[in-house]
Amino acid sequence: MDGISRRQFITRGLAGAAGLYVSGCVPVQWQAGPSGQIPDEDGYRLWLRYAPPGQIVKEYRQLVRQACVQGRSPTFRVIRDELAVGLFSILGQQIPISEDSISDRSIIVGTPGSLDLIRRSNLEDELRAVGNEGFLIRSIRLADKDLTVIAANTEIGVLYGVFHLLRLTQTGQRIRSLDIRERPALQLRLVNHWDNLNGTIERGYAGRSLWQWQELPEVLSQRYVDYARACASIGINGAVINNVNADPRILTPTYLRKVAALADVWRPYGIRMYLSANFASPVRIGGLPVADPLDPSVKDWWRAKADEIYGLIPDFGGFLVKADSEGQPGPKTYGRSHAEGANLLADALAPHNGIVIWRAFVYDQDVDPDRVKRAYIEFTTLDGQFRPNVVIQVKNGPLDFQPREPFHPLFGAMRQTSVMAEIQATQEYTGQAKHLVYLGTMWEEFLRSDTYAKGPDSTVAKVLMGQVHPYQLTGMACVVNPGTDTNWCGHHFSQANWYAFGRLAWDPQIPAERIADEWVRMTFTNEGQVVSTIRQMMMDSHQIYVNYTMPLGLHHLIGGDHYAPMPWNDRAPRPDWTATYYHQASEEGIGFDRTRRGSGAVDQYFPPLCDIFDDIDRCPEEYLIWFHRCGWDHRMRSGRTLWEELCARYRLGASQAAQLYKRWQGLAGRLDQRRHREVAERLAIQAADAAKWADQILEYFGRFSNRPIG
Ligand code: BDP
Repeated sequence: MDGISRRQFITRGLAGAAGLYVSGCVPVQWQAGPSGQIPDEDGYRLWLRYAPPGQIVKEYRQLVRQACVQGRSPTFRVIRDELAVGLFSILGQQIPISEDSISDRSIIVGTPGSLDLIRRSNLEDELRAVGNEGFLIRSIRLADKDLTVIAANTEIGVLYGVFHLLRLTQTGQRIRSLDIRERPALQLRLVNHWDNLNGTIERGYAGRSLWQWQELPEVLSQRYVDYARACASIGINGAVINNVNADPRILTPTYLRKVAALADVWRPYGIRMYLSANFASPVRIGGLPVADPLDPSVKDWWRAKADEIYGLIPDFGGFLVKADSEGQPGPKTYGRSHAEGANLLADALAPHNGIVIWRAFVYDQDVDPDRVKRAYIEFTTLDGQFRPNVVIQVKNGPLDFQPREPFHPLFGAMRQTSVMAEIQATQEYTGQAKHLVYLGTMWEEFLRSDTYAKGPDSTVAKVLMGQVHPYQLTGMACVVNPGTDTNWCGHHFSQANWYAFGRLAWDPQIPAERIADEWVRMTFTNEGQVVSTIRQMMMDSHQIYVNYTMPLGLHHLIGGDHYAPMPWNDRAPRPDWTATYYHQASEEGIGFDRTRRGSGAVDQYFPPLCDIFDDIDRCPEEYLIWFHRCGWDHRMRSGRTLWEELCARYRLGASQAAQLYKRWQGLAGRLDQRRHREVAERLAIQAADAAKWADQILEYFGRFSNRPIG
């Protein structure tokens, strides 16, 4: 990775034009090789390849002759460079970017403060409706000129608008009569990196951490810029850059200076810096005897630490905290509650408008024998006790990023405390960087789940948007997957999960299929048939993965590094880390009884869901053994017994995985060879693993069912 010194960076950045700000995005002239072969690509450009989308380019050339970008701030420089590079690559011709002259067929870009035309046009009223980060894109005719106006209240809004227009052209959509008004549905659209200070990544499958702590703050890798650009292009507006299992040293002056240098690089892209904080920091790096949240010296320590951080990073976002979970320190050590712990940090950050993101991933064994019930019990009891600048970050399901879980019952249950969602793009439990698993569909299923918190249509998406309970803070976070691998995410298709997160955080109601379609067009090709084949592979992939790993509500069949399912895993430091605790297979049957006769977890959901989940005849079969303990001969809706159905699902999954490989092979010659081969190699692994896992799991459960394996 090329590094350049901080001074060079600033000088070159200020030099503008094709300076460093977008130099990761070098203009490309797209043409086939001499034999008509599609040139190889390494995946580094992600979805920002700016390849011409086909015949429609002729129309674009008619419509776009020039662009006008006023404003000289770093963000406007980014905007100008992105437009210049994007349009050049897509249109195959240079588009002059002026600062003042507005000629016919121009793209006009700016804010009311930066551009007269926007002030004079009638856009100001409408602009008020798009807030600080939204934008308008409008085709207008003014003084005999056909113009495409991208307007926003802030320069970051403008940047999002520019990326939006570039997305439209990359995906081959018409731009003749545009009338677009966009505004992000959620305030906090945050990536969470589980990166350690020694360069490793917890649950990372794509190389080492992007952050070069040894070199920072002096040397700033070009990759920091390219990363910020990728994030901004999909509306991500903040990054927590260190592991939730937080090394306290991140808050020492040495590291804070490094963090501040990264924050400086990302500021023009609207990416705010957040840090995971270790609750015991006052003891571990501050030399205090305790970290008790009610102790005045501890309060002073955090207040001083917050002041120090804001001195270096004036727009610092806040802290993410994993407390009293999996060995991490927390307020419980001092007999204090999660609310007391969170409020301690919230009070320190409040004078600077910072926030505390407190994770609900806690499962204290003393709270309840059923692990999935614990967080709900702890947090609902504390509802109303958190400061307004605290938001509780809740994983999509009540267990832990399993291939399929019902939604977490905390969504909709917290009335007076803001709640945001945490999802995981790094495929810890979904094939890591080896299996093609598009998670857009899984997240869509989650976001569309109806919580019934305030009657029907209280979907998780609406809860997150603050439409069910009026939340002060709204948001979604994603544990993301980039590392130092050239293609960022290890598997080319894992990029789609980073992409889908950004799009869903911008608008949780965008269909997963549309997101997949956009991504394929931008990342691989705009050729219709190829697009539909790849898109369908993606759309099918999550259910396929569920089929050959944990169908019908099975969950946590894990051990080892969480890659291969291990239903036989019965030994771990705690019972709820084994697989047998969850599936409880015996000669009688299989499943965890969470009905009212069992753990009662069903009653953490609002009616009518609790009754539906409780009733074996109405419970969706996808969650059957999550909520019910069933006999092997339980009759399924297909007419098969449960055992026969399990066998059928596993076999189906294995054959579908083999089919994925074949479907991909059918695209040979229609994509660049390199990426085609690299994906094929992984699909071969996936097909082999799926067959092996299906065999092994059925063989294992067959020992209990005593029935022939179908
Ligand atoms: C689990 C991961 C572990 C994380 C934990 C968390 O295996 O590495 O630290 O989640 O979210 O799924 O805190």
